[in-house]
Amino acid sequence: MIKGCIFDLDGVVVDTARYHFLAWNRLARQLGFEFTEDHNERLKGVSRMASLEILLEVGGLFPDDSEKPALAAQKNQWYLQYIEKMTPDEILPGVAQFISLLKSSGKKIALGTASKNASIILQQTGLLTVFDSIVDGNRVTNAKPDPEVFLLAAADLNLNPMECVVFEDAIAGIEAAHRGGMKCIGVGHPSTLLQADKVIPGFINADIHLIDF
Ligand code: B16
Ligand code: MG
Repeated sequence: MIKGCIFDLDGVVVDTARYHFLAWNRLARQLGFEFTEDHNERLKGVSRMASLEILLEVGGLFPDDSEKPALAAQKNQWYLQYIEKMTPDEILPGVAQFISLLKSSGKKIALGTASKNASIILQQTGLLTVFDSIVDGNRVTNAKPDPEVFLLAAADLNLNPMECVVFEDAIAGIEAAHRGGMKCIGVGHPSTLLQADKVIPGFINADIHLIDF
């Protein structure tokens, strides 16, 4: 039986992908090329430095490794300007209600995200006290699809991985959940999230039986 639910942040609880896109796009334009929303799809669930590598590949640029931290820091500075203005209205529809439903059914709730900016986003959206465990990019060494982020969350909840289900919008996140021995519910399009055990378009009217396996 599922006793714990682990939520990815970006694309599952909030839609920060558009802010990542605005900031990456600005960096690309500064570097002299265009970075499109299609390109941005490749960055979902991917760590900041790995995202930079993808962006540079799209632009056909191969700067020295020593120049990369400053580029990532510049992007993050622009991204922070967006997320520091976020409000609770930006929580994706139905998520807060579904988490309340899970909690009233006795389930434990964790956050498992690659983002190093999760605490600002949770603070701005009023979600900081909702989770029994928060595992973000500052606590993990290995990025998704490595299962470290979700295994840490399960350990925080004192649960076995097989007692947990992960909610994810990214292919790398689904792989991470499975490599950690957990079920995974994809949030998005079935055509993209083929590997997920179930796929939902979002959380509006999500039922407790969703986590029956
Ligand atoms: P940051 P998630 C991920 O969050 C995003 O999907 C990904 O686009 C981003 O590059 C990554 O966090 C790192 O974010 O630059 O804020 O540390 O989907 O794992 O919640
Ligand atoms: Mg995500």
